[in-house]
Order: sequence, then structure tokens, then C-alpha cells
Amino acid sequence: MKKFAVRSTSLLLAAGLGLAAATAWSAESLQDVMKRRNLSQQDLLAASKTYVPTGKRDEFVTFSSGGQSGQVIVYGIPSMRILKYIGVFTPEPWQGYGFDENSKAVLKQGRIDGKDITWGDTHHPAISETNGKYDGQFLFINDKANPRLAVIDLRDFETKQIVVNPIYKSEHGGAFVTPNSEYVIEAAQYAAPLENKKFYPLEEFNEKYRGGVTYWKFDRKEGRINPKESFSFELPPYSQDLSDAGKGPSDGWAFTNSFCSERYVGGIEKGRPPYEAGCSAKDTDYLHVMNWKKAAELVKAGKAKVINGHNVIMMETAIKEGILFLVPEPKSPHGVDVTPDGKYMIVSGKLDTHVSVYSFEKIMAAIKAGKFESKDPYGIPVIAMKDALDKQVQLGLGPLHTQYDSKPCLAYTSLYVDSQVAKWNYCEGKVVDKLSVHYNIGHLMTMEGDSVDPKGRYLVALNKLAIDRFVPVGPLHPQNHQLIDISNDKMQLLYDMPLPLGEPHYAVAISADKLKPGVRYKVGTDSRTDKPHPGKALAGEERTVKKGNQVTVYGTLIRSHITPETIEVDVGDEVTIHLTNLERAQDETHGFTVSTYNVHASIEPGKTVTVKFKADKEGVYPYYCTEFCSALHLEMQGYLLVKPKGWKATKTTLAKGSYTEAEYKATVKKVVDTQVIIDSVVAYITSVNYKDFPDVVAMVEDAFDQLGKTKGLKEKHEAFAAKKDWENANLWAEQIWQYQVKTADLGLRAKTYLEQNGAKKVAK
Ligand code: CUK
Ligand code: CUA
Repeated sequence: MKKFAVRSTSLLLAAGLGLAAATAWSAESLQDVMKRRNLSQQDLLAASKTYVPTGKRDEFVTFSSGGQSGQVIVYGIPSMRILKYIGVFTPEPWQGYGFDENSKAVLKQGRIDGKDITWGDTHHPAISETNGKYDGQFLFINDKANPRLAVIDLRDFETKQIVVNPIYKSEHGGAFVTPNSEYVIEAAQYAAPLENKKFYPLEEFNEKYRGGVTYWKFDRKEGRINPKESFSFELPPYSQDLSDAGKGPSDGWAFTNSFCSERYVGGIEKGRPPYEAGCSAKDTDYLHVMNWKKAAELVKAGKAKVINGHNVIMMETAIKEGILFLVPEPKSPHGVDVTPDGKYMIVSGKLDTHVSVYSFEKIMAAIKAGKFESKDPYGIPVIAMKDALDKQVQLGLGPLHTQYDSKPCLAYTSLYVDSQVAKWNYCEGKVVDKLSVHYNIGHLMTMEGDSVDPKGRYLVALNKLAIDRFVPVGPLHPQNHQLIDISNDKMQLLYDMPLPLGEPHYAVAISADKLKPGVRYKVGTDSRTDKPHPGKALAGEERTVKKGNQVTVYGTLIRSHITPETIEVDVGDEVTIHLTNLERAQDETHGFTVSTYNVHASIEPGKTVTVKFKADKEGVYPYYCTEFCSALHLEMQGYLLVKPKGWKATKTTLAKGSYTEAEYKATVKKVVDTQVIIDSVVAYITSVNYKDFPDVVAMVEDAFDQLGKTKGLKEKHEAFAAKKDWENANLWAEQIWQYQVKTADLGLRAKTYLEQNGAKKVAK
């Protein structure tokens, strides 16, 4: 027990000596370090703006698309420290995502035509909004390659649902939410026939291929998308690109731009120039202007056509009802970003040097007056560019995406070809600053910068190339997210962060204080459905049930046991293991795997998870906890015994160890000494207001839980000692000590927490 005694003394010492100790050993001065590491004043300034000292936390949390990994990357700002990867469209082993039955059920929702798709191309995350402001409750993200959309609950940062778009073959312009997250917008990208598995030759492109925009209905109470109440617009085959929902005065409308409105079909195989030439030939493409509120009413009124079980508002209906219009936009547009006040839509043309600022008011005036310059080949009214534009501003080469500042009228636009961020004023129409980035910026992101209430402060440039920024790691480079300070007139580049997990496209960042994730589940929760798990077991309820060739284990996990510790089955049995983590203390996650059966589960406090496999190979398969959860983590183990057909036992007792009376007495003394320490910790905890600290209350509950398990064991070891069975006497005494160690560990953690968080003495 020395270990604990030493730890508490050193804590006391540290508290007493405080800063004096820290300054005494730091012989090197700031100047010395600057010289040794060749750092400038500017470097130091940048470092001090991003450095988050130990124990302190970031101001903002970023959710970045994980690109081809099919995951989401979570990191803090300004430190740029990665906090989590969230498994979304692809298996993620640490979280057991795709290796336990409960998460497999989520991934299964993402099957297309009955086939598993184990990769995804995530592009655009979106945080749920209330009145146009980020509310920190849910995150949505799309898969461009396979037209899918996922819902992540920010109470536990887990993927809860995947929906497959029923009418597209690819999609890009999602996820974007309406101001109260009524709908999640997802636009198609490469046109294809809407009916499933329909074949039409490319020669019938104009007639049979279609684009579209889907509005997925989000049920906030359920925390799930409701496909039945979702709908789509049928649109011309124009390669619909990004979207944004109107807000404030433009709420109820949404905007989606497009490229390749030439409807060009290449290329060499058809004896024509490639797509890239044909798709950029015209000077303009189309911004689609849609009234989604009215569309939702039309769907309710039964005016949609049902295609593949999904409501589709056909172009004919949309034109007749006056809810769909087009506005020309310059040269291969990419991003469309509505200003925080909802009055303007800013569109960037990749092959234009300008950004185009469209006025919602002007567009509405043209619609009201019935002032259209033409109709497109499908009969959709086209509003003249001059009747819709507020202004155009020349920014530089390859403008892509725009984000907003907390200060009025200020916007930031990425310039892909120039590798720059342009800061400009969209009210006055002038550039105010430019900053070079490394290299070829795609999206950029300011804090809550696409909401009605941007927070300014920082900007992240999501660069496409990293070239010379990092230590080389082979031909495939990491991605580079560069942090930029935008709180002053001049932008300042602060930090380069390599991201080695796919090419992130877009990212969103929210004030950290808006996120309120939990630390434990209600005992027995299936985290993927948020419902009680039918396989839940509490302490004492553990059991193994065999029916025919079905073996079902109802097990529990608590430091440092897996109950049961032996599972015996016959070869060919179907094995289902439900495991409940009975811990209440924060961060006491246990993992679970069985050798060579390709199962893994991450079981956080309170969670119940199921793993399932067919025991198709006779033999001996250790199982163990995969998270280093306690001093005896390595001993958190057990055996799956898969018996061959017709197997009969010949030996029926386990091998014995040899123990002496002296060893037994030493163990008993250890138990008595440890109890003294536990008593002193308990005395401290109960002398202060620990009940005011929910995290401590949970730790104390767990501690007493562990101590409670020692009940009756003293009588047991004493009875064996009386019979001079030193093995059993010693091992049962040792087991008391094991529970004591866990109790003391939790108790000391609670004590440290209380001391560091200003617990106060209470009157007894
Ligand atoms: S996209 Cu990649 S840089 Cu998918 Cu939003 Cu523009
Ligand atoms: Cu539980 Cu390691």
C-alpha cells in the first residue's frame, strides 16, 4: 500500500511548495529558448495565441469532415488538438463501430441494394440550429460517393442513423440545415435516372437523367430523420452543387447552385472533347431558388409523385405552383453562402475572379412582378442576372467558399488558385485584407460562421495541398488545416495542423460551452437506439443460457472482472454476449474482444453492448478487456472454451497452488493496513461538501460498490484458515484487498478532485 501513501504525501508537498518549485528548475529563459529554436517575436505571439496550458480547455470545438475515411474529426480551437474521430459511414475499431451488433445495425442502415458499403466520402458537416443559431444538439454529415446522410447525437458523439437517398446515385450539397433544423438539405451531384436501377443511354441524358434536392425531415424529439415526411425536388440534369438555407427575411427559401448546366456528356469514347471542356463552355450556370416551406405543404396536400417510395415534387408541379426559379451565375460556381442577416446569397464562380452578391429582395421583387428573361429547356422561369444581383466584387483567382465574421458586412472567401484568403466587405464591395495560405485552399471556416450569429475570432483554412509544410511521409501527404487569427484588422497565420485521415472538405466550429455531452449512460442503455438494451444485466444477474445451439451470455464489467470468466460452448454454437458496464465513474470504459472472432466492443459506463459470432472452430479463445482500466486491467480476462463434438471431461479439478500460513498472515495484515488508508480518505471526503460535485458522487458510489463486495469474505477466509486450507484462505483475503485497491483508487481520485476544485469543510 506504499504507493497510495506516497502519492498523497507528494500531493501535499506539491500544494505546499507551489510555484516556487516550478521556477527553481526552469533554468532556461524565454530568450534562451527563442535563440535555441530560432523563433521570432511573431512566432512567439502566434504560439501564445494557440497554446492551451495543461488543465485548460479550448474555446471552440470543430467538427471536420474526415473525407475518404467516412468519419468525422473533432478538434479544439485554438489548440488544434484532436479530440475524437467519430465512426460514421465506415467501421471504426476503437469505438467498436462495426464490430458489435448495436453499431452494426446503424451501418446496416447504410446498405445500398442489400450490399454493405464500408467506405464513404464525407464532405459537409452541419450542426443543428435553433432560430438560426448553433444549438449543439446534433451533427449531420453527407457521403458524396454513396448518396447517404448520417445523424450524430452530440450527447454522446455517436452515429445514430444513416439514411440512403432513394433517388440519387451521388450527392454533394449536403448537409445544410434550415434555421430550426426542420429539414436537412442534400442535393444530388452527377445526374442519373431517378428510378432505381433504370438504364438509359447517355444519348437520352437531357430527357431521362435528372438532378434534384432532397429535404430530409428531422424529428428533433426522436433525434432521427423521418424518411416518410421527407421529400425532393426533381431538377434538370445540371450537376447541382452546394446549397444553403435562407434565414431571417429569406427563411422558407433555399438556394442550390450548379455546374455543367451545358448538360454536356463526354468525352473521348463518344468522339468528343472531355467533360471538363464541355462542362465549362458557357459563361453562366444556374442558381436554383426554391421555396421549401410551400413545397412541404404541397407534399402534405398529396401533390408529390412517389418514386422509389419517396415523395418527389416534379418540375412541372414546382413551376405551376411558383416555387422553383433559376438565376444565372458566373462560370462554374461552387459555394453559395447566405449572409447572417439572410439578405444576400454570395456565390463564387471557380473560373471567375469575382464573387457575386445576390439580393433576396431583388429576386423576390422579380418573382412578384413576373419579370423573367427566359425559361430554361424544362420550362423553369429564369430571372435575369442584373435583376437579381446586388453587386459583384473582384477578389482574385478561383474563389470557392465564403464565411462570415461577427463584425457586420465582413466576409472571408477562399481563393483556390491564388492560395489566399480574401477578407472583404460585402456592403461596400471592397477587399480589406488578403493572406497567403499553404496551399490551394478549399473551404474555410470561421467560428459559427454560417449561422445567424457568427463568433469571429478564428478562421481555419482547409487546404488541399501541404507540399513542404511537414516532415515528409511519402508521396501521400497529410492535409493541412491552418489556423488564422481574425480578431484584428490584419489576419495573422497562427498554426499548421496536419490531418492524416482523408481529405476534409468542410468543417464547422461551435463555442465549446454549447456542447453538453454526458459522461455515462443510464445503466443498460443501447447507445445506438437510446433505448433500454434487452441484454442488460445488473450485478448478481449474470447468467449464461443455452437453448439448442444458441448460447446467450448476460454479462457485466466492473474493475477488474468480466462476469462470466468462463464461457463453455460446443463447436458450431451461435454465441451472443451481452455486456453491461456497471461503472459510474467517468472515463471507466472497458473494451471487450474474443481472440480471432473479429468482434470488439467499447463499453462506456452504463452502456450495454452485444457481440455475436458463430463458434465455428474448436479450441481455446481468451477474451479480455481492451482498455487499460485499472491496475489489474491485464487480469480482466476469461476463456471461451469451444468443445469438440462428443467431448467428455477426464479431469474435473483445477490445478492447485501452494500457500503457507505466513503468506496468509501477510495478506491479512495488508488488508488491515489498506483499510486504515481508506478510512482516512473517507473521513476527508465526508468532511467536505462532496455532494455538491456530481462527478465525485459517482466516484464515491462506485467506491462503496467495490467495498460492498468484500461483505462475507472475511468470514470466508477465516473459515478456510481454521481448516488450514491456506490456498483458499489466502486467495479470499487477497480478493478483499483487490476490492480495497479499487476503492482506494477511486477514493484518492475523488479526494484529488475535491482538493483541486475548492471543496469546503462542512459542519458535522
Ligand atoms: S466541396 Cu471540397 S472544396 Cu465537397 Cu464543399 Cu468545396
Ligand atoms: Cu477493463 Cu481493462
